[in-house]
Amino acid sequence: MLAYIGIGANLGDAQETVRQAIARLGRIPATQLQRASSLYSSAPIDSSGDDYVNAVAAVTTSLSAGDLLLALQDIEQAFGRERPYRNAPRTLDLDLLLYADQQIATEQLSVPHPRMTERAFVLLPLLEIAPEINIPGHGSAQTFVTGVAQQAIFRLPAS
Ligand code: PH2
Ligand code: MG
Ligand code: MG
Repeated sequence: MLAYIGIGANLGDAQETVRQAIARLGRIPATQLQRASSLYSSAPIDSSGDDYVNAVAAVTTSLSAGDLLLALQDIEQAFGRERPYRNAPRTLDLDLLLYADQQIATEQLSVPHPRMTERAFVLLPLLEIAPEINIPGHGSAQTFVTGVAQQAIFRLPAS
């Protein structure tokens, strides 16, 4: 299965955390890192604190969506993620954006990620690595870019 993961951090050394998190994705059992976007800096949306560092990675996996989510939560924990309140600043957030062409709605998991079409910090890195991507139930991801054009985001130089 091909899955896309959204990565965000806005506490501590966020760029370093995002780079390390991308490397960790490739070490999840039964999972291979396929592509990772550039790192982006984006203003917090419905959140507070410093600007975020965001990226999107593509993995192939034979894990179920639920097991992949558990592995992502393990990595968040390893980076010291605390959840004092919804959308609190975070050392690391890993969101399962897309899992093959599936639509999943359970207590634990909503795929596609419900707000991904409204967020430049998801759409721009996603389109960088998958320009033709389709969001199940929504259509071509490209068509949502104009709707997020007002959101402050820029690509960070590679280092
Ligand atoms: N994540 C959120 C809420 N707001 N804003 C930016 N810029 N980047 C994020 O990753 C982000 C956010 C909830 O997960
Ligand atoms: Mg999130
Ligand atoms: Mg999350």
